[in-house]
Amino acid sequence: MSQVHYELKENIACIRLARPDKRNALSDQMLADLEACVEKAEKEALAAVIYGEGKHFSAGLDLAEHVEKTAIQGIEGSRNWHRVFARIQRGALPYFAALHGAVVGGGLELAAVAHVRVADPDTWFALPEGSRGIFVGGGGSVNITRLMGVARMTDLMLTGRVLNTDEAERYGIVNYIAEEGRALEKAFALAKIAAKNAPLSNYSIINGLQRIHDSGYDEGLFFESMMAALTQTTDEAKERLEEFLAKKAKRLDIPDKPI
Ligand code: 1HE
Repeated sequence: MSQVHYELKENIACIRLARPDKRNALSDQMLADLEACVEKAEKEALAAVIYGEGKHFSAGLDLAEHVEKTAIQGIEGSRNWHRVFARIQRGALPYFAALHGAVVGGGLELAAVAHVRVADPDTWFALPEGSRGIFVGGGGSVNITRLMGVARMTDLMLTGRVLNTDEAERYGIVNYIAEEGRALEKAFALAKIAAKNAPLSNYSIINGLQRIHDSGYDEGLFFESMMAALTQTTDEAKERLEEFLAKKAKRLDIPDKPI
């Protein structure tokens, strides 16, 4: 039976880590099942939500599978995580992670490749790799540091300390703290909003922003102009712009009071 459950709800792919008895510890099989879900989502969904079944989002790498590996098997395993996670992070769909309970080690690496993270107030985060005698291998040294910075990640890895949701928000790992027990609902609502965007805009946001940020100033601006021209000259953009000019488009919600 698959360790990751897939369901399409109103054009949103709902991807659930479904190994609660092992706290959604990410086994090789689970990674393969996750990849199959990502592939399915790309064929039929416009956005995706990823979440965990049971008490926790994910306890990270399945440690039971990693006692006997050789160094080369370890490298290959890590590269496989990178490959699967890249399909989420630099694919075609925006991913919204709904977090609760433990988001630990590889679980945090997975959450970090989603495009937006929503957390229940009970969520906690840790990188206990140091105490387990290992290192991050699911892209965390690149992706988690981009969210929280190298200094904070170094602290988390050296001390194994646990971050609560408020700290995680301050650190930039969490975009939204949901009301108690409602992270999934909130993540789904956000995914529905993103699913209404032009797919090419979403694709450019997902694939363009980080690359632009990683490139030099002049290259970044040039890349931006290319993306702007590419999106603006599609029929979909023309239709959407004309709709706005004809006053038929949904207007931005203007807050009643100054924020
Ligand atoms: C596991 C794993 C796992 C639970 N691999 N089997 N991750 C960690 O160092 C975190 C390890 N896990 C924990 O600290 C705790 O399980 C939790 C705090 C997350 C949850 O506690 P709790 O009390 O709800 O569950 P539990 O009783 O500890 O675990 C239930 C079962 O799940 C138990 O198996 P059982 O057969 O005895 O019932 C646990 O052994 C099993 N389990 N977590 C394997 N991680 C790409 S590199 C990334 C590197 C990392 O991710 S390092 C961090 C690893």
